[in-house]
Amino acid sequence: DGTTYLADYTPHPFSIDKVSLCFRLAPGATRVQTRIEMTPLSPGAALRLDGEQLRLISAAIDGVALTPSDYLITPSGMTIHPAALPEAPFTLETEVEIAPEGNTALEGLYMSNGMYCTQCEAEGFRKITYYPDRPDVMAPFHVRIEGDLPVLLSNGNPVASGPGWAEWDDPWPKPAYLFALVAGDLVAHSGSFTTASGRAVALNIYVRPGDEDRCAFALGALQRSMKWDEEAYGREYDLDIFNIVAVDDFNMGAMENKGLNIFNSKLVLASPETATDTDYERIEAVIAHEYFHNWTGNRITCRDWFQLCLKEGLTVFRDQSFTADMRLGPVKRIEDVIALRARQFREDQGPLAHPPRPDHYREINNFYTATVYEKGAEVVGMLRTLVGDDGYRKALDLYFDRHDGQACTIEDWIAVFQDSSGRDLSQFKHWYTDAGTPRLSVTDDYADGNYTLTFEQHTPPTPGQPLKASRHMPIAVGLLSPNGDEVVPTTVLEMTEARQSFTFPGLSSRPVPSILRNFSAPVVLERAASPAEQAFLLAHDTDPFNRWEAARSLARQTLMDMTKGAPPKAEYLDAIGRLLTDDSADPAFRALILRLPGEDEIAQALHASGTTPDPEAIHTARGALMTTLAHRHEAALSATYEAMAVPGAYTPDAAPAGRRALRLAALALLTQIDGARRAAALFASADNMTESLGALSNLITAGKAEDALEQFRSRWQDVRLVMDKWFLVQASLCPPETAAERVTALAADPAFEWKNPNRFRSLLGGFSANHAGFHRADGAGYRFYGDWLLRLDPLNPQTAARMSTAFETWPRYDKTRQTLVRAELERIASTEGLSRDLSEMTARLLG
Ligand code: BAL
Ligand code: ZN
Repeated sequence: DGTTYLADYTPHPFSIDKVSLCFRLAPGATRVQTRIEMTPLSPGAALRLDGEQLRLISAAIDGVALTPSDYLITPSGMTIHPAALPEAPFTLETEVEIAPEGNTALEGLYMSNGMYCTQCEAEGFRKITYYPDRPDVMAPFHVRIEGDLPVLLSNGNPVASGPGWAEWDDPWPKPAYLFALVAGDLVAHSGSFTTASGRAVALNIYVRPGDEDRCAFALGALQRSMKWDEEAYGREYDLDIFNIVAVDDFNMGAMENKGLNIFNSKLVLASPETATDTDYERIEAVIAHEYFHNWTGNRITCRDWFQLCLKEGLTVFRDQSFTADMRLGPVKRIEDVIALRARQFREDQGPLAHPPRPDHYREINNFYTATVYEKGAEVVGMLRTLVGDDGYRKALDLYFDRHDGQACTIEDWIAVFQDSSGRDLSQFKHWYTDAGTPRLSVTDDYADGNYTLTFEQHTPPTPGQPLKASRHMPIAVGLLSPNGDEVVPTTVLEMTEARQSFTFPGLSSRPVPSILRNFSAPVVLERAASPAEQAFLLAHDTDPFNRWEAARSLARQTLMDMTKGAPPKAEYLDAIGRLLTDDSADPAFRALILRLPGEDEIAQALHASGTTPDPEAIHTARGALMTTLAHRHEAALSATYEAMAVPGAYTPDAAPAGRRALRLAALALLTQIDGARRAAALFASADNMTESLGALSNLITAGKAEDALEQFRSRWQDVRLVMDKWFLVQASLCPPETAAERVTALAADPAFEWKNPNRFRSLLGGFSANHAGFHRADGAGYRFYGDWLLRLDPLNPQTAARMSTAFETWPRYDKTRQTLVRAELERIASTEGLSRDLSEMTARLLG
């Protein structure tokens, strides 16, 4: 049925020694000449080359043309029969024709606003030429580009160029998924970097004319990333030039092609007027992420696509550490855990659950998931906790020494930790091979000065994995005395059994435990702590993560109870009042505590506790709690709102961004009771996008945004990335009762350029984040969403399939909604000509 299995892996029977490509660019008929020098490794083997949507012009071996009887061509590739192949090293030359202009899937060579660009990960290179398109086939590439455009770019170092042509040479062997080509009318924002060993590297950020004044932040982020990787990991850059290109039409966030990173323009372009603080932070993180791939992904790559988290989990872990160092570490950790729970825990609890290293797939593009990326990063973080910071550095040094230039597996990765630390990590490997979020329950006991914590772990079944082995998990614990002093500092307990006790002797009174500090393992902690104990931890814990966690779980429990008619918990309301006026706490940290859990998080928690979530009741309860908080703390909120105004010119640095975050968190509450007076004033006066969009969001929530939306639109109608925000805030924040009608109207707006993935994601992704609107009881939201997936699928299956994850939570809800979603999924699944991408997703979603 087209499924690929990890167990079926076999090495490629030919080594590829050198690749030369020549492109003659033309929108409707680009010619690609390919010359591959190869050596047979397995006598008698046929040569299988991947290739899709290619028109073969010619093929020759060692200069002798092949005849049609020498090979077989199918829609997925070309097989050259063994009889036509020499036994000694030989050269294969092919020429094919492709049509970048008609490529709407944005995979392979395509066009965006008149510019040629490529996206080859995971399997796009096969749409460019016949080639063994698999990551374990690595080779040096030489590229010649001919085209009547001013900028012609490929991987590696520039060799020579003239009017209408350029040649590039990449000396580092790489898999085809890292190939890139860009050609267009572009301008560069340039800079440089000198590596630790004194190598001068030219840096360029290429953008469309008119965008060059929004590149400075990205360039600085690149320079900071290069320096950080030298200091934190001892990794230097290895070419003379590093180019980044911003593209408007892009399926992913960005791509780490060797020496030529291609970015979604939303992750490059920033100015204070057009980008929010969150955009700036994200740009810095993704620039770092793609740069860090140069070592963790490119120099050491994956043997096959099942190993995707080898490069992605590690590289996310690296970019998270970088951001923590550049900004506020504890705040970054909390943001990462919020995102992990919102995306990965959600994935793990539904029909799409899969391990960080899956063992089968139909379409690999469907596995660029929160589990592979973010859970993959958590697993690396646990390894570091288990072996310690020095042990981690030793393991990474060994990884780079041992595997540079290779295509590796998770087994290779675990082996470097075992070999460098002397520890047995065979049980730990379950984190890579098993799906599901473990649940960790805990009881405690105090007697004769001994305090004992007893943990039990249990992982619920996931598709195809009914029974789960116990995980090896690091549980970081600290103990506080009843007066708030820390009596046992952070200690890492290693749990390996299903049930296990740990005793702390010599305590003069029963302590209050702070468990899973810094979120030391990606598990659901089930602990029946009283509201009083949570308020105590919020006030006294030395671990910032667990201070926040105490407030979060108080807020979550309060909201869950409110959906069942209970009043807000006094402990929560009082604790928020104390924190608001606690000037010793960082504003960014206070902002995180002031923001309530989102509606999907509340639904997730209700479902986990055995209650069917009611989207309308959740929406009502959340609004009611915001109103209660606003009334109760109006004076303190108002004072905070005024005090957090940032004087002077905008900078995206962490400190002023934290103040703005707290100011906007206070505003969100005040808007509930001030008739949106402050939001309207801020919208009128804001000189930066963070506050402008924050104010606009509040006006939408308050139902008073119509004028502001018109003003915003007329000011920004020519700035694509800002218009994406205009769609996003309306879809995500408009009143849920009429959200389906609102997004239907927005979809009919001439500015809804739905073939552009960013615009599509803004409207559809925004709508699915409008929890009660998307899950409206009459199914109008599901129908709207399904219609658009079906419309996008024939053009861009990758993005359509990824967006289908909006449906992954359907088993949580009531029978009526379940029936409506199933009907929608079945309608999609039975559509004739559905892509492999979306048909795999609907089949998995239906279970
Ligand atoms: N490799 C695909 C984009 C990224 O994770 O960097
Ligand atoms: Zn990546």
